[in-house]
Amino acid sequence: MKQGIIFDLDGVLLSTDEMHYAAWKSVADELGVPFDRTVNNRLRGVSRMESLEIILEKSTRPFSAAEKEALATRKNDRYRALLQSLTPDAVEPAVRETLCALKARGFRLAVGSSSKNTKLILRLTGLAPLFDAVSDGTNITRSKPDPEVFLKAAAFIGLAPADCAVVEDATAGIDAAVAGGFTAIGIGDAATYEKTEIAIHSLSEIPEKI
Ligand code: B16
Ligand code: MG
Repeated sequence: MKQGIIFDLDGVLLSTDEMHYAAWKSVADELGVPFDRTVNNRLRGVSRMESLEIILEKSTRPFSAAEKEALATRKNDRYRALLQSLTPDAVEPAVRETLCALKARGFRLAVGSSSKNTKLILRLTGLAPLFDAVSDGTNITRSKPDPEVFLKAAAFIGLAPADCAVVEDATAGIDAAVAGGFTAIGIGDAATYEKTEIAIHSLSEIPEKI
């Protein structure tokens, strides 16, 4: 029986997909680099700099490391401006209810996200008090599919990976969960991924016994 559950943020607790898309799209348009929702889908769960590398695959010219840093900062500034419109309404009631119910059943809850904006998003949506710990892009050196973000989350709540499940929407996140020795619960696109151990379509479907 698991004692802890680690939740990915974007695509699991809420979706800021459209904000990521709008911010990257404006940067790509300024560069004249083609960027659409198909490319955007490849950025899910991927770190900011790796996302930029994927977008620049379609560029006809190379970019220096300094230029890439500036582009990533430009995107993040626009993304954070869009995030300011987030309110608790961005979180589906069923998500909040499920988190409260799991907490009441005694599970320790953590967030495991690649995003360096995790704490801002948790604060704006009012989700922060529901979690015992947050592991995010600010405390890792290797991004998913490396398990570091989830291993740190488990350590923050004082549990071994074998005692925790991870809920993820991205295949890179499921790979990270499996590599770290966690039980992998997949939602959204990850529900049909071959490495997903438990497939769900809504957080309320997290089984009673995991
Ligand atoms: P930031 P997750 C991920 O969040 C997003 O899915 C991904 O699209 C984004 O590039 C990444 O965070 C980094 O975000 O630029 O805010 O640091 O799914 O791991 O919660
Ligand atoms: Mg995600």
